[in-house]
Parts: sequence; C-alpha cells; structure tokens
Amino acid sequence: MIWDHRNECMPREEIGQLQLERLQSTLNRLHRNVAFYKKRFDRLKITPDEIQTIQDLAQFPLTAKEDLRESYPYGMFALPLREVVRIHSSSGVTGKPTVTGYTRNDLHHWSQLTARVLTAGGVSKDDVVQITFKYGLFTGAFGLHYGAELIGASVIPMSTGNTRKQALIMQDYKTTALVSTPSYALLLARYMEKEGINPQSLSLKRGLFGAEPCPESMRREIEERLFINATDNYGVSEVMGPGVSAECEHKNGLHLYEDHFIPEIIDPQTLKVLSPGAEGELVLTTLTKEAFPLVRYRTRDITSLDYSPCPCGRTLVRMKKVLGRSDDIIVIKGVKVFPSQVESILLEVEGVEPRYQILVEQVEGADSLELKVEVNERVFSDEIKNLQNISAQIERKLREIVGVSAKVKLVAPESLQPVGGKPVKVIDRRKK
Ligand code: DLL
Repeated sequence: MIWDHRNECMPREEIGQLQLERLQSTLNRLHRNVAFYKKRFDRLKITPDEIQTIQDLAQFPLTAKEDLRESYPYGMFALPLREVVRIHSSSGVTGKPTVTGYTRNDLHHWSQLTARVLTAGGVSKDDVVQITFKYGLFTGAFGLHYGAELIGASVIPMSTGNTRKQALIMQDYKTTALVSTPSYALLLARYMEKEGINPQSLSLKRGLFGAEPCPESMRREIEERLFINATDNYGVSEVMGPGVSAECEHKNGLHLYEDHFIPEIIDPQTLKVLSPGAEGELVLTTLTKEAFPLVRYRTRDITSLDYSPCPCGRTLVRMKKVLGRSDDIIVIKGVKVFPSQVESILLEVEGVEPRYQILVEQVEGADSLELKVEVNERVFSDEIKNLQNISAQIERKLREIVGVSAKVKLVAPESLQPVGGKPVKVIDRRKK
C-alpha cells in the first residue's frame, strides 16, 4: 500500500526538479534568517543563488550536532517562536540534547510523512496501533501518533514502560500493530513467554520498528517470536523525527522521502561525497521545514544509497538498513568494530539477549574491551559452569568473527539502563 502515490512514485527527473526548487528556497531563507548559516556561507563566499544543480550542494558546509548544541536552545530557528507550535528534543544518548521546533505547516508535513511510513508497513484504518515510544520531548511517539490518526487507524497512546500493562492492553484492546523499538519488541516477547501468553492468541499482525538499528537477524527473531511481519523505519529528531525513511513490503532498503530531504553519503574521515552505492555516513538536507531547516546535517549513521527500481512502484531512493553510527565504531588495536556485529553474534547464542554494553578502556597502554551482556532469567539463575560456557562461547565468536578479544560479563535481565529510551551501546573511556 502507498499513502501518497503522487509524491512517492514521481518520475526521477521530476524529483530532481522539485528538490532543486525547494533547496534554493531553503538556502535563501537560511541565509536571510539564521545568523549561523549567513556567517558560514559568507565566510566561504557562497550564495544560495549559486545552486544550479543538486550536486552544487556539496560546496556548502556540513552542519554537525555540535553546531546545534552551540546554538542551544533556539539559535538556529529560522522563524520567531511566535510561529512555532511544537518543540521537541533529541534523546541525548550522545550528549546534551538538541532542540527542534515545528510550525503548523511542519506538523502537517510530518503527519503526512509518518502516514507514509505506517502505510508502507501495512497499517490501514482497520488497524489498532499501540505506540510504546515515550510521549514527551522524544519525537518517536507524537510523530507516529499523528500519522496513524491521519490514516484513520485507532491509536492507543501507551507510551513506554509497564510491560505487564502493555501486554494486557495488547490482549484486551486487540492491538494489531505495534510501534516500538525492536529491542522493546523482544522484551515483550520474552515477557509473554515467561507469563505463558501465546503470541498467536493475540490479534497482533505487524510491528513497525525504529529509533535504533534492527539487523536482519533481529528482525527474524522478532517475527518468529511474536508471529508478526516486521518493518524498519528511520528518522532523526534534528531533521524531523520518524518519517525520514521506511521499508516497504519488499524489505530491500528504506525508501527515503526525497521530496522532503536530500540524502548524501560522505566519507566520515575525508568528508568527501561518495558515489551512489558506496557505504559511508548519511548527510541530510531538509527541503520543506520552516521552523528548523538544516543544511547537510551529519547524522553519523552508516549506510549506502540504492537508486535501482523497487518492485513496490515507489521511485524514491532506498537507504540500506543502518549498520551503525560512525561515532560508535570502535577501533580496537587497529580492528574496526561495529556494535551491530556484536549484536548479530549475541542473537545466535541461546539464552542471551541482544542487550549489551561495550566498555573500552586503556589498561597499561593497551586497549581493553569488556562486553556486558544481559541473559534471560533462566540462564541467570543457572549454575556458574553454564554461565562460564556462555561467556566463553561469545568470547570465541568475537575472536573468530570480529577479530577482537574481549572479556564477557553476563548480567541480570534489564540491568543495562537505557538513556532517553535507547540503549547505551558503547562507552569509550579512551576518549576525552
Ligand atoms: O530516534 C527518531 C525516530 C523515532 C525514528 C521513532 C524512528 C522511530 P533520535 O532520538 O534523534 O530520533 O535518534 C536518531 O537514532 O541517528 C540513528 O542513529 C538511530 N535510528 C533511528 N532510527 C533508526 C533505524 C529518533 N531504523 C538516531 N535504524 C539516528 C537504525 C536508527 N538506527
């Protein structure tokens, strides 16, 4: 199903033309209204009029999260607060949160975009949608909430926590679609198994997962344990929130809504734009946002872009599932480690959950890596010998598959505390 056929299936030349017009207007507004951008453009002696093709965008400077933090809270808004009707902020997993604002028109676009996400994941007006993201400053809940209402689905604004109540409501209210992080879906599955609730007795048919990476192995596990169809959707608070890209039924990458955002892939070291298909860091420019437009925002997420046609009929480029964050890649004794590699290993080990924390330190001049992994209730109360076997199994796989030595420490279920609803996957004490 496609929510906005006209804009999601536009011929590619038309997308390019639309992007160019919207880009020129965005750059002009920023030059006029945001001191930060005016200073930057003037310093580089570039004017918005120089944009003749989308490729010219590469001459413009990148915007980093630190730039937003320096302008905290409203310094980078392109309109006075009088025009702003909603304020959100990022989850703050990687430091001080950043603030974003929306005009009435921005909110209208946002609902349209999340309606696209939900429709692509199979949601229709017949669905009962349970939203388990936190209602509050985080963009996840409100963003998807209004898209679901726009479609005409029945929305249950559950918010986070209280797994017992979530499961109860899911049973009683006959929820058909779960909107959550993939790790929360696994936590729900585990709870139901523990309580003897058969997921097949529920009305649940689909899960729309986002806000953190969901590798294929994790998707498979969720689908098998909850007996649902799972799709991935991606977004970044600073750029909008959820509603940047989402998988369709073919699950071969996430269609990125190019009529609202221009994606580029850069090499995170050299900052050069890479050619289509190359893996690197995703950079996004907003095209329709009024209150808080951004030029070439560094998401730090590692992915690649695929412009080949998709059987679903959407002409929008597809970004590969996010592999990890460029600032989460840890280099241990010269070996690059992605947290997603660790996650895939844990999903293969019986009794452990893909909830973990990597701790890197310098011990006597050498890098040392400790991996804390949550195990399920049953394993945690098991004999020491079994726990040692599991640790040894993970340590061996890490050596063989990723090529690093680590000390594995098994911890109690739900003992690794998330920040802003998201797990803290890497703590690198080597960095200042
Ligand atoms: O997580 C917005 C969101 C809410 C997206 C609900 C989807 C669903 P932030 O808190 O600003 O915003 O975090 C953005 O989360 O840069 C990625 O690192 C990560 N992320 C978000 N979606 C995905 C995904 C929201 N589908 C940061 N796969 C991003 C992998 C994701 N990582």
